[in-house]
Amino acid sequence: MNEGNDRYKQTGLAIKSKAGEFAERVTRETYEMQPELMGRFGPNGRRRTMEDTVFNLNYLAESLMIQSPKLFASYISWLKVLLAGYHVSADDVAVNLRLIGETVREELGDEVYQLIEPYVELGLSQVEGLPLELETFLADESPLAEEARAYHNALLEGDRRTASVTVMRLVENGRPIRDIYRYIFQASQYEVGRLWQTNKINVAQEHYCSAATQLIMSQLFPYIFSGVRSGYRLVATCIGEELHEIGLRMLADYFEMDGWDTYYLGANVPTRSIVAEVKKREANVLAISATMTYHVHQVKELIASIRETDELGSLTVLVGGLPFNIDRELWKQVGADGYAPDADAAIQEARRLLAFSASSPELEESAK
Ligand code: B12
Repeated sequence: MNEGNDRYKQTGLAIKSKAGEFAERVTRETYEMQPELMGRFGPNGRRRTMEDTVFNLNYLAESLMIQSPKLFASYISWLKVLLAGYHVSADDVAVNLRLIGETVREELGDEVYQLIEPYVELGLSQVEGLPLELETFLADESPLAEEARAYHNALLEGDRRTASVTVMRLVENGRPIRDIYRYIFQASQYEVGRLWQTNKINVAQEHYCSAATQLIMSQLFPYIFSGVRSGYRLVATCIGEELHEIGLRMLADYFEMDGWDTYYLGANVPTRSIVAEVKKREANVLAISATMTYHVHQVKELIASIRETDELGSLTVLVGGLPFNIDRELWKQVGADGYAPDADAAIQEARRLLAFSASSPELEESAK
């Protein structure tokens, strides 16, 4: 690792390890500066400020460690919308960011502050600039818009039977499974996220929609196996404690429909088991998914372990998920071979990368 990278990593680690202490100081100073907050939010408000500040510091630390100001900026614009639903204003977020900056300067010194300053400034520009409203993911002009809305509304009403019937009807009418995944499941899930973020639905509804979507996806299981097999093999895993697994499952199913043999591991798999599985399955491609920014460093560590394993020299590693969609250069930082924004594009990217490597079964065959 070069010296520049190391400074960012060390600073990130220092902020992470002191997040609790720093958050206490920021919370105390916030309430000293704005005693009226006690009246606005009551005693719980102080606890929430503390928790949110720890979260903010962790995002700052993680963004620093992977040197992605974009990720921190995107987080702040997300936070601004989220907190507006709880009557926390953009100005309150700005005060918090400034106090975080000052705390880091005083506790860790000017040199460290210089590293984080661009992140704090970019964060502040998000607080001031962006609108509070988020556009719907179920717009009229999207393909299958009517069915997607019917599906989504049924789930919000707790009626997964109607949601399932909506999908099965499309299947019976010959609509490709890929379209259903993309325009119904993915769009509906993104909309669920938007509604949760803007405080229009609660966590229980979010969980219900996700569980029902997973159930309905599994009803499509018999349809995803195509007749023609390509000979390629994919292992797909979430990173560490990442709980968002639907995107990866969707990706694995797309590869299966494209004729690949896929091994979907889901969430919470230790590194050594992933490495063992990749070897055992003689995978051509390993797909790693991360949704939460604070898991990205683990993606980097997993890829480093893969690169250190001699037998995996020709393995192609693809990464994806929300942080990689926000910062389109991030895949390079974690040492992956490629990235794609969605399941469709992932297949194209995997095929493109394999065409350049010796691990293509078609190429191996023709070389014999
Ligand atoms: C469902 C959900 C959950 C469920 C997950 C259940 C499950 N079994 O998967 C639960 C309740 C566990 C959850 C928890 C949390 N969540 Co959540 N969640 C969501 C939600 C609503 C949908 C996720 C989803 O299913 N997406 C649909 C799939 C199809 O899309 P996708 O994941 O983007 O995948 C596609 C691409 O990204 C890409 N891709 C994905 N992986 C890979 C890998 C490779 C190799 C490639 C090439 C491509 C690729 O291809 C996929 C298919 O096209 C999102 C909203 C959103 N916008 O995604 C929030 C969201 C991700 N969650 C969020 C948050 C904050 C959390 C929590 C911290 C708090 C909470 N809401 O409870 C925790 C953190 C948990 C953790 N430790 O991981 C925020 C993140 C905000 C941010 N800026 O970081 C979001 C964006 C909600 C929001 N709008 O505020 N969540």
